[in-house]
Amino acid sequence: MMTTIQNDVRCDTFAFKEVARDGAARAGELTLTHGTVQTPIFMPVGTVGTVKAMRPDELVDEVKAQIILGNTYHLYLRPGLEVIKLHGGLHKMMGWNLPILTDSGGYQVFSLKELRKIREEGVEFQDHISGARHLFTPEKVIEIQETLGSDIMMAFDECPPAGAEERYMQESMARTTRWEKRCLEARTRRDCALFGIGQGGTSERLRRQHLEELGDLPFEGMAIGGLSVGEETQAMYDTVEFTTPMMPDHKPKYLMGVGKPQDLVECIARGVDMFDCVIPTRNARNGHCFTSRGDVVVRNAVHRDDLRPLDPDCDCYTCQNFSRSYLRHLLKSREMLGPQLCTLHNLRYFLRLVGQAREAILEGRFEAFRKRFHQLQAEGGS
Ligand code: PRF
Ligand code: ZN
Repeated sequence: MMTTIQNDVRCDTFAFKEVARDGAARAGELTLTHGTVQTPIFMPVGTVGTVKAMRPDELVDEVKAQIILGNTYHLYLRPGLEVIKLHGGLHKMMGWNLPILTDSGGYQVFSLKELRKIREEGVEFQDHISGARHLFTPEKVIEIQETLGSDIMMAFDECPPAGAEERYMQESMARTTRWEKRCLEARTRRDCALFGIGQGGTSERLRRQHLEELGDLPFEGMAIGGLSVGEETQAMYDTVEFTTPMMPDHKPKYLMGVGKPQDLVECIARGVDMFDCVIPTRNARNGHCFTSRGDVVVRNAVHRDDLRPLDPDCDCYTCQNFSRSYLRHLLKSREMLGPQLCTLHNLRYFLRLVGQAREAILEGRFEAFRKRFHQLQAEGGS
């Protein structure tokens, strides 16, 4: 395979070290420009430059988040690069001085469906705010992410829909490979890492083919894209299981857009190091909470007189101070504190879960941890 990248710019603040392994699960240490991240890790999503309902100090002190995610597409449209530059980058603008990973915009642009046109050069689209026309190219999304000052930039890819035909998949993956090589050629900053993204749906053959094209390229990490797009959960787990061994072990392995607590545990078991998902934040705002004993829909009438905390095993501010009954009241009254307290709990639960998985891996008892997790989940939250 041709791996002729002319550009010799690499990220020299980046390091990744596997510190323990237990089965396929691993614990690692990921060093980035704004700090070190203990893996496996979950990254809260801050699409428009804020993790909805959370202050950065709460994310650090209470949630114990180590890295968050931002979106090229949304930030480019609003407030725009000039405003972000004026602040001196995304970190300074949002008052967050730990690492940030930014998604390239590929995934967001592809979900615009009717409003976009794919060409070899890039993707032309009409934005969802003003309806203005834009062109995203690999060069453009690297320029944007370097302007934001991301610790980890994502390559520009196409995420094909679940069940796309073989011919379309082949065309799309070949184009994504060319786009990703153009991303490597376009980078200029030595303090921004760049991760490649493998596609291929749920096909073992296509996953292998795409990773053979991408695996030797000088990306600092590799992601599994194209999952959690409507396929069955078991198909997603199977795909992760046969895909992680195809990825280089000396680089972090990031599963994009996944998932629920069960998915995190099952995919850590299959060798994934990094996750992001809107589920804990989005669900929290509707009163859907995740706990060590399963899901609790705190908005439901069964919690009207329920003086118990959301999760008896949780160390978060919400669980230390408030009842399910009060949380339900806040949500039903549309008080801002309701979504805030539920988001704080859900994110803390996700961060504690990956932290506990890491401890288990370090102590060689991951299988016992996984089994106990599923047992407790089955008990049911309400
Ligand atoms: N590509 C990019 N971002 C993503 C995905 C992808 O395939 C997914 C897949 N569910 C989530 N976010 N660039
Ligand atoms: Zn809690």
